[in-house]
Amino acid sequence: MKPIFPLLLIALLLLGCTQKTEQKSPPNIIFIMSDDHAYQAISAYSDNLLETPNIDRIAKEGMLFSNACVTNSICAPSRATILTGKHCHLHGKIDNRFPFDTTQITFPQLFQEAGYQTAMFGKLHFGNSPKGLDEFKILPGQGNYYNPDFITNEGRVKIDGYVTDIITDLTLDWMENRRDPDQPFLLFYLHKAPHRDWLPAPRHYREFTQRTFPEPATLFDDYEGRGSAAREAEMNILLHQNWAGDSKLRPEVLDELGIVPASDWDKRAMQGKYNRFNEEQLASWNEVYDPIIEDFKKKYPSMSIEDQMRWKYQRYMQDYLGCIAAVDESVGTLLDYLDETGLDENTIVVYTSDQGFYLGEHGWFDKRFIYDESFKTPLLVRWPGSTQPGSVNNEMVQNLDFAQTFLDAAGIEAPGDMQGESFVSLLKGEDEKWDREAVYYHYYEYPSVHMVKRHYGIVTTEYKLAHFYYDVDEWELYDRKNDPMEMQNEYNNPEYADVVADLTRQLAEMRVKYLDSEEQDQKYIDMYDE
Ligand code: SGN
Ligand code: CA
Repeated sequence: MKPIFPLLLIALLLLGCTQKTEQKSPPNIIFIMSDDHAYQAISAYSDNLLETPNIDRIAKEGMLFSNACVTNSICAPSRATILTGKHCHLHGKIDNRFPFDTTQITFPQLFQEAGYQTAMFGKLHFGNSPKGLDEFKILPGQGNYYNPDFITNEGRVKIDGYVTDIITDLTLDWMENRRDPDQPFLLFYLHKAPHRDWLPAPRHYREFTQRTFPEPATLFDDYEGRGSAAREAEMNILLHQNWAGDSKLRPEVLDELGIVPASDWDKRAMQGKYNRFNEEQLASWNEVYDPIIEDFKKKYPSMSIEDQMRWKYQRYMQDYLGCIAAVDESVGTLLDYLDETGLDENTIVVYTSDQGFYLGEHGWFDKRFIYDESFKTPLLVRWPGSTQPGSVNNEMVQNLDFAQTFLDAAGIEAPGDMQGESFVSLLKGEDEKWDREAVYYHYYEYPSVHMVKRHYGIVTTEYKLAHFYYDVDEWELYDRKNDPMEMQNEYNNPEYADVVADLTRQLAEMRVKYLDSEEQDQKYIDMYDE
């Protein structure tokens, strides 16, 4: 038998001798994470794109973090940081390519040892199976939107339907039927949506493809004022999104109109999607998307480059936001279930994304950069009895902090080599106990898809200093208060000389504190060359 919180039990008994107030049992934790969900697409943050009433409920009944951020804005590294509580250079999962080192201790293992029930459903993206989970059903790699395969404790299964709905069904099935109601649980509910290539559920096709979304002010950014990293990144909606694979034109239409594909596999990507649909799904798809293609065929010959960008941006938003509609509904289903079963009272519900995402700002999609839309991530937490409903917190909490926060909330000791900080104090409104002034960031996956150069940096509430290295040696400084859209690199502006000097020193100290170094940078460069 597993030990059931021996230390906690003694503590509670001792407390019971002196105090008559009712003690709660350890809280359940539900960690909901979607993939590439930009905070700009959650109405609790900004409501000019779509309404997300169910995700917003978590903020209404709990806390919204306005400055939550990641240590490395890319999928698998973020997940490894969340699970280990360490920066990438220590857990080793620096990019999406190399598999996760399973000798690393992940926090679900500690919860399991402490007697928690543990389960994970959805997208992990590690290249190997997670540890410390009583049950898991995860997508292989990126997974598929339609009729996806899942890797389970008992082998691989294919499940018919739409991925967001399936992950929700698996999660609810575990909560309802396969969990011991007398033991606390830690549950990972991990959506694939709204990851590229943005396939919504059939019930959302029509509504979203009929909508027109406001364009960001920087959609036609020319990257002047920034360095070579911004200019050379391959994340531009017009230049780098696939006409077929992303904008969903039929592959043969590209030939018909003489459109040069954005990449080699542009056409193949769309064919892969058609092959995956069953007959009924394909019919629903064609019914809505064929008229869009016909309309485009008529317009294309007279479209300017700007018109093409605008058209691609709208197609992108329609499908990306359409995916989020199903995610939001699924969160509503889960919250309703918690309410109906009374589980809501002692369950911490967290909603976040593995990183931020560009929704046309600077003309971009994707993430990777230390710049805000990619570096910041949504974070909403509901903890009845501990967190003040409707509260907003502006501190820079990081995905690095989740492990220690959850361990703290559950009364389980965190290993000394974890590098985050528990933000339980912030959740309880005790902000005076929090003294972080800056965070560290490090991105590695280069050369690779989207071609965002390697960089590390320091971010404070006022400034951001980043060093781009490997095939360049460029520094960038942004004044976050006066230039919130990060349009002007101030590194060489004499007016900022003191700020640069101060932040350069702080960044060097931070690299020492977190055990990062030039030797580590070189090690991860050499790994690519092998
Ligand atoms: C795929 C996507 C990229 C994306 C990476 C990583 N291309 O390669 O656009 O940056 O995944 O995303 S796609 O055409 O295959 O969708 S991550 O979220 O897993 O880091
Ligand atoms: Ca992601």
